[in-house]
Amino acid sequence: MSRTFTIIKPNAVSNGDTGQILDMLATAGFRLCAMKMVCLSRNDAERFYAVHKDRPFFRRLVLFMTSGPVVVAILERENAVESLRQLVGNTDPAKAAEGTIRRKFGESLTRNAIHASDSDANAREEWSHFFAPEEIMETVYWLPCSAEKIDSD
Ligand code: 3AN
Repeated sequence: MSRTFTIIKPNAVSNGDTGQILDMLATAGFRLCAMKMVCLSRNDAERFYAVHKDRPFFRRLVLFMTSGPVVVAILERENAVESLRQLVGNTDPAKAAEGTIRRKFGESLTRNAIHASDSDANAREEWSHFFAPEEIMETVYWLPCSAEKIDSD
């Protein structure tokens, strides 16, 4: 098992697509280790996307990412980073394969519905912007036996 980090972006949240995206993630075998809805400040977005600060689209990206609430989450699965990148699809929704999240919910290169980390190291660095260690759940504790124990009380 490994982990990755995702952001459901403002266009997907405001279009009401959060539930359907979470459903696609669950169907693909991802478990949630942490999740919250937040509004990024300009400073948050500039720090998160600092690697892109000299790119021509940086200002647009920061404006978009601060335009409304986003849902940030840590996901767990085998080969999590690569599997999520595949499910998310090409950066440009018009070029994303059928069945990918960006193909279904992306509207443009900027408004492309979802972020997915591109390496294990970047995933850890990215989720540390949003989650303290105690907010990250160990999915190994999701054992059916704990529910049986409660039911038998
Ligand atoms: P990806 O999210 O597919 O890994 P990156 O890391 O190259 O793509 O770019 C980060 C984000 O910057 C993208 N998700 C997208 O929202 C935005 N972006 C990338 N390239 C462009 C572009 N040419 N025009 C506008 N926005 C872009």
